[in-house]
Amino acid sequence: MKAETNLDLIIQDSNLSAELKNIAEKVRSNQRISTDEGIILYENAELGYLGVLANYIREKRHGDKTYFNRNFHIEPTNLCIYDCKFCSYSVLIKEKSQGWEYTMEEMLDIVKKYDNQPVTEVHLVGGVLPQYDLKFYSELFTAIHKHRPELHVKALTPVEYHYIFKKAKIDYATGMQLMKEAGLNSIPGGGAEIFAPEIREIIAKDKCTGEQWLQIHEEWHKLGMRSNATMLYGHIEEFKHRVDHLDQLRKLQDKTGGFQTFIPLKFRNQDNQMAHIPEVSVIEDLRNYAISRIYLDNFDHIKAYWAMISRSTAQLSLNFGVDDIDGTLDDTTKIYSMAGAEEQHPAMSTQELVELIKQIGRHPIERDTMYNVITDYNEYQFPEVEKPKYYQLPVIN
Ligand code: V47
Ligand code: SF4
Repeated sequence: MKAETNLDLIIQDSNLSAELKNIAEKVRSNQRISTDEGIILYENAELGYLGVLANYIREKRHGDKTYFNRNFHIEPTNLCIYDCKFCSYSVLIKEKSQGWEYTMEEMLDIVKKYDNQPVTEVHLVGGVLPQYDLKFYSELFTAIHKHRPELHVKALTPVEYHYIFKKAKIDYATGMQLMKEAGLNSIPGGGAEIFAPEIREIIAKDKCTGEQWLQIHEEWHKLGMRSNATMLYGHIEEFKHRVDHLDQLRKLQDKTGGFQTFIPLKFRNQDNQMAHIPEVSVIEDLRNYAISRIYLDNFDHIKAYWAMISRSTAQLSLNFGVDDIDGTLDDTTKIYSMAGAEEQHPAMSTQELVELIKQIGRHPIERDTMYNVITDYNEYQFPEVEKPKYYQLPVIN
């Protein structure tokens, strides 16, 4: 038979094990892989093989299209009542001198700084503190919309929602309804970490459980709203915990269809209580993106968050199942710079994002949070910026 795609070539490779051949055939015929096959991929599949499978799925869904947005973050505080072992960001309340706590006015001032800029999304998330309660966040979301109605508010995670609803003595369904009425537009993917209780108990004790994280997203989806999902990987978890995490997301997505994007988050080890654990390699990052793309057959998008993974790995990931690299950021987030990410002041202009994507042969699209196309940059030419003139060296005779 004539091989037509790289996937066909892989399937015809006589050196490939029967198990990996079977998985490749499933991908070609659009069939779902099982949890056991997920484990086989993590344990046995080489990067080249995974790249072919994940890229086949990515290109079938999106062609070369690669998404980014214009966004900024607000991190209300880096004080937190919890003590996640991987967190480099939180300063316990008792060490308050190194922390910040923005007031409502200060957060609105951050929003106002972008008044004349074409940003479409504010991503708001930080530590958990008692004074940031249901009333505070409801008023904040309403005030942001009053000031700039079209700005998409992507805010907080089930970690905060669980805490503020419990304090307000309301159930998740009532709480999410109130958040929707206050102006919340979507929920980012954070706080998921690893669902498996035996790992979560060690790295993220006391905050919402994996089950509660999923329940809150489910209530939000029932309101017809969308959210993202993440997985913190590369610390003390085993492959079976990653597959379990992906499987629980896939099951909820089958039920609600409310997830838009999955974002694997690489554990970064600077200045936290797990600093003794070495970070995984870039090869493992790319394998993990690819396996996520293969496993999550009901998720539209896989995102590589460039501020966390570095620009060059984000570029590489576009050949391993990823179709989104997040946004302009404008140096408004500290979570990853404090954890040792390469980008100490994460900010990229639209032109830089477009060039990054084009450099690797993909097709840049600026999207809004719901993946409506704002600008297709494939044919777009940015105005020429005058290049610096070289200093003329004197001629020496
Ligand atoms: O939940 C914290 C993670 C998350 C570290 O939805 C760490 O579009 C690695 O969820 N090493 C918050 N990870 C960030 C997040 C996110 C980011 C970008 C886009 C979206 C989206 C969501 O950051 C936390 C936690 O899992 N995190 N510390 C660390 N040392
Ligand atoms: Fe608090 Fe979030 Fe850090 Fe955990 S990861 S300590 S919940 S800020």
